[in-house]
Amino acid sequence: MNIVIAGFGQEGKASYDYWNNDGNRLAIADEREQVDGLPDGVETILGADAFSRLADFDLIIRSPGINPKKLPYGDKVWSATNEFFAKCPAPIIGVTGTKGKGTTSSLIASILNAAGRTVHLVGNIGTPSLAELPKIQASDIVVFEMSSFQLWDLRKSPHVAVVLGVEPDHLDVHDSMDDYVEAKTNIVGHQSSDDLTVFNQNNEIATQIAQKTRAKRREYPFDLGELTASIRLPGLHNLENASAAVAAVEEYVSDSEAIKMGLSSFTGLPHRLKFVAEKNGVKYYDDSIATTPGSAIAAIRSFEEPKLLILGGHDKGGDYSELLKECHNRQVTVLAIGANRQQIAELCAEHGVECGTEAGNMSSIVRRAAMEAKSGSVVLLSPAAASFDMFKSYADRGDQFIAAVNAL
Ligand code: UMA
Repeated sequence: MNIVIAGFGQEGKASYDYWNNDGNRLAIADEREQVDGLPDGVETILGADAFSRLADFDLIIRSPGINPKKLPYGDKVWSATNEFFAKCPAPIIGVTGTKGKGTTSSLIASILNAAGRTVHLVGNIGTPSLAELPKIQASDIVVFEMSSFQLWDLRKSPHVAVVLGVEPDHLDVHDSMDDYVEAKTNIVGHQSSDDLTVFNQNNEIATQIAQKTRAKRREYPFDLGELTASIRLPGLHNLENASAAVAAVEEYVSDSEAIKMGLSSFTGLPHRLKFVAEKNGVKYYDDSIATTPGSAIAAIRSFEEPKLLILGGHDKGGDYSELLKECHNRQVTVLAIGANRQQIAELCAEHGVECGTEAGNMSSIVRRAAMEAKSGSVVLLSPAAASFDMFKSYADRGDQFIAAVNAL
């Protein structure tokens, strides 16, 4: 078959390895002019018009970040996620939502591990699913963190679909909020009555998505009773994530000791509200993963102490007004950074929030925060914006923050 891999990032590389066998002729297409790590001698179609030149291929593998509208080739378009769902021998627990997917997926995997199951944690969390496929046995369980980009054109739904809270996000890639919600709805769209949907009944869009399933529906058990003591993650939003995880594993784990052990052995993913260090009586927390206003609100609510919030970056079209109301109500001081710092400073002024702006690099940002934060307070990097204006990724932004705090 003549196959073209559209987008040569993490998933594109795994797709290339997966389809690279004798029966296939492979090519790589990417809108970038320069792509790193290309296999020797491979045919490439590169540059801004690359995706308009794919009509002659039999199969086009869409990378998650590519809007399907950019690949108008009908049934020839397929994705690594679709291939994985078609071929995976084990049941799949799929987790989606705007924030908390990674943490909830990890909590589910941790509980299943504690119960003695062999678990494969794949997807948006950073392990391309096709790279894991050859290792999966029918008796294992897959936990798949699913972004809207992976769900966009999904043709099969997971056995257990977990729908966390959904709020506006990625409106720079999705055409509209409806398009984003429609993509997310695919997580339940192909379920049957033998399947299960776990959803956050306090979130309007999650409830709306859950209404579309043919599967059994299960709400979050918000009152976790004695299990609560086992959760090692800060914040109310993590209690919600744990509720989702406990509901999702019910079919596989009945032993409450295993659930407790699974919850307590997971201490959090990097850059998600992670304690960094205490310097001169000020505690520093890295929540660089927070790229939306909703996640920054959740971070603020996790602490009682006075807070200085480092906010800003590449704008993704989110609405900051709720976040700034929350800052006003809780007397949070803002340090605005990155490409949209002036916009944030103006919004702070409108909402009566004290705000400074800092145009320098992460080391200047942290030194400035250290100067302004009073002893007994918390400095929180929870920027509610993407990182690409100043950093390679949210992980790079968080790593630079940790290094700058440790250097104080
Ligand atoms: N590309 C184009 N045109 C486009 C979009 C992308 O040519 O319109 C090319 C880029 O030039 C690049 C390649 O495609 O060469 C990148 O592909 P990609 O954006 O799909 O990213 P991957 O490197 O394949 O990583 C993806 C996920 N990235 C996105 O969805 C943007 C990773 O999630 C995921 O970990 C990985 O697959 C493994 O499954 C990252 C992410 O930012 C963490 N996810 C978003 C989020 O969590 O908010 C959804």
